[in-house]
Amino acid sequence: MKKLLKDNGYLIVKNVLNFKKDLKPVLNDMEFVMDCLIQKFAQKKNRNKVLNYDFKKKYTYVSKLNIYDLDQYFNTRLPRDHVKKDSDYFASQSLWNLINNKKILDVVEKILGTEILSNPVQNTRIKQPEKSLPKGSVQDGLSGITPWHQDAAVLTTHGQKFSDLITVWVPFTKTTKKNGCMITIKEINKIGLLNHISGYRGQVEIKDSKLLNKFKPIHLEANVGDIILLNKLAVHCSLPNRSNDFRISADLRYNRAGTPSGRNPLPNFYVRSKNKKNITVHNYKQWVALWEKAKNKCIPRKYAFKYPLPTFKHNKKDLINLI
Ligand SMILES: O=C(O)CCC(=O)C(=O)O
Ligand SMILES: [Fe+2]
Repeated sequence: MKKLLKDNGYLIVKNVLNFKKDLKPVLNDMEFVMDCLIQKFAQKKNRNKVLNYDFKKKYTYVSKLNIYDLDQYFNTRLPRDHVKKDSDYFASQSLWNLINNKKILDVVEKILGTEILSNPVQNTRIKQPEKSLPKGSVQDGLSGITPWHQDAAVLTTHGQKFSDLITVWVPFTKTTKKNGCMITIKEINKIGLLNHISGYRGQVEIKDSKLLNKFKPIHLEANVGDIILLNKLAVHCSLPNRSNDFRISADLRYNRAGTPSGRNPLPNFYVRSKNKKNITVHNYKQWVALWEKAKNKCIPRKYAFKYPLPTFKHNKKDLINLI
């Protein structure tokens, strides 16, 4: 498993999670957040009607309410910039359970070994059908397409070099070519970290990424219950959601103890260790407290994390010079 991931850059592990037990609770919590937003932002006369909508209809309604930075309410981490005392984020009990899910950690242990930290580079993504997205957000990584990148590029320079990190991508809906699965290119991770630039809306994007179109893509399709592992140098992006349904996912990350998170001062704590004493965060409330503590550190500097872009000032690591 470890070798496959190292060689190819990705690995799909089938039937790891149980929808009802492991995944549905996160969807329930997302729906709870929607209900709160409806209470707060919907016109009074519509509230009761909308609260009775199903998940999909409710989210479609909420996304049309023009709520500032809507994705942030459903995202697991602090906002990148403008961190404020009341910045909200999706740190739910169900997500804490997922991060600590034994079946996920058993897989991660096969790659990183027994000493594992939860890494704060995490997202939850609700990807609506492209046709119902508000104009201008089609390219937004959380709700639209994600541009070509390597996950190492979103870490600090220290993290890029030294973090032994993997991504665990968890689908809550069957994920296909049609509804916007990720795509990758086999073995291209072997050329190391590429130069990235700041794309539309400040996301991280491989420089001259159009050149990647000439390679044969691997579609990372997955069923509910499967998980997809990516190593930090896997070159990947995601397609638009051309279906009529939602594509919902979480991307969790873990790093090997002793290597940096690449996102100080955000929470980076043991979730598994041979020496139980290393595990100091035992419950959901302690976890939220860690995020709040990190938030207070971020408020004076106004950002939670920054991308070191361009990744390299020289052009030796430009894709065009390597393929
Ligand atoms: O879900 C997506 O569209 C992209 C996810 C991604 O880039 C990641 O998990 O590293
Ligand atoms: Fe990624």
